[in-house]
Amino acid sequence: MALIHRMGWYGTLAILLAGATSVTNFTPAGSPPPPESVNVTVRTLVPKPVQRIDSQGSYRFGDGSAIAATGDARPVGEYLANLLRPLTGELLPMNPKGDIVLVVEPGHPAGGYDLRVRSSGIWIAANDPAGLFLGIQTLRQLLPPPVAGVTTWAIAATDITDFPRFSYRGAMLDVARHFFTVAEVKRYIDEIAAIKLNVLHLHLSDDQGWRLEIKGWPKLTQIGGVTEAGGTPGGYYTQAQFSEIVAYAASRFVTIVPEFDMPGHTNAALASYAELNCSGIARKPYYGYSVGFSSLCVHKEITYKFVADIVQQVAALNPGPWFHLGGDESSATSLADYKYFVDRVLKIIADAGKTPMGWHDIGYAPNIPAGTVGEYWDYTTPRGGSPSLTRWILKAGGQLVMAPSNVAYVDQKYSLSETIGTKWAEPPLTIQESYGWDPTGVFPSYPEESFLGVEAPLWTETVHNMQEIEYMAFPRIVAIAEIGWSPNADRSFEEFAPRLATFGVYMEAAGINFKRTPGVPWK
Ligand code: TNX
Repeated sequence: MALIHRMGWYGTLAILLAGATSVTNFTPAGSPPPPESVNVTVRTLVPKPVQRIDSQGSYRFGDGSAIAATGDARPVGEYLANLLRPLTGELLPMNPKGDIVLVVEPGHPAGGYDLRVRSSGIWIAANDPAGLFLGIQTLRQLLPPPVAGVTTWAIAATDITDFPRFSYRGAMLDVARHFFTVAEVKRYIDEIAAIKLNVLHLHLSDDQGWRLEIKGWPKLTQIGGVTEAGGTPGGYYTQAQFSEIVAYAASRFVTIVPEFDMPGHTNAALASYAELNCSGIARKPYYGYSVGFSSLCVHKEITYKFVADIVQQVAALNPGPWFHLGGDESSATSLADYKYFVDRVLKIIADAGKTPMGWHDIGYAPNIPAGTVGEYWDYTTPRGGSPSLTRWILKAGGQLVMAPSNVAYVDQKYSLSETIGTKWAEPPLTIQESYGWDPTGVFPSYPEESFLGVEAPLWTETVHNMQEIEYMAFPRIVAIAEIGWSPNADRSFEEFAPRLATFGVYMEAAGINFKRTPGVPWK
């Protein structure tokens, strides 16, 4: 088996280059390079790097290739070795004298990396392992797509200096409307990490389901955990499974943002515990698609015991800095009650040592702790109260994550004839529209530091499985990833489209069920 793999990987190259008769007759790295008779394709990248200078020559993988990654770089080196394994047929060895050098050291771009490819080797350096990991994602796209028939495992020489525009580059997955397994969430983490997203926001509770075990509140999962939209069986994560997701995300340098939506979007909790209702009567489970009809009982103390238990347990399970309290569409809570409730919950979160995050509606709260993150969901042309709500969050020393629903909500239909997707935020949401906006341009008068980053939410009322997750997210989430990463002045859809088409070949090789959106020259 190893031999067959090696043939595919290097031996075939040796045959092509030298007309060799034996697959073991190859030139190890370090020896004179094989003749440059094979044109090595210069491969484009998504997201687009900040600076790239290509040059003559290429690096060719061979049996002499080895990864040099010591100290803090070592785990990322092992990750790279595992990635290349399907190509090489055996684990690419780790060797401190290897020619694929990964370095963690100061002096590189903040949040990013430097990468060089030469005929003599590959060098990636970053200030921290997270930056190195991002450099590896670039390296993956510089390699040929891992499809059958590729014979030349080589990379054209290049110098890349790259760093993100925003530190927060998120995807949101709604596991409440439909439940997704640990394996599915892990797959999504790998998919978003490949395009340099570094946050996965999990929407863990809503009217249709409660998705995390909370100690002392067993009925949340016994009753709230077994339902989902449409009436099919739901599911939930045990705390151990949640920790498994958090640890897997950390291995991909992805931070989990746990969201428990409140005071509205709480029917599943209200169905589980009668005492959380003002009436003292448990609500019926909900399988539908409406919003804005449920509320925790704001003037009962048990409500705050409930919230504190969730916040504290989740804070202990998740090292990430943020706890997201939702706070959207609380139409069944009076404004006075909403303000009182959100103020108290913001304090519970801050007291647990976490930075509060919420949909921008939390800007109604009178007392917002400094650092609080408001997630903006209104349109790219702000309407109604959204300018004053966001301004209040900023005035309190907070920041915004931009997820305008008319361009970043990847649950919106691609076209009105699609069967999957919702259609309230001005669909169709085409790839051109997902790409063609600037987060800071939504509020041009706010200073640049008001914007922590961007996010692509995937609500799942109409999304049932991994295939449908991928279909809705890809390729539009690639557009959002580039908006979050690349300098705005460098971006145009005309230039993005062919790079996206190239990435399509990689998505196909990875088995991602993406939509071949019109306007992109898919291969
Ligand atoms: C709005 S805008 C929601 C979600 C729905 C979504 C469907 C916002 C913060 N919440 O409750 O799932 O629309 O597109």
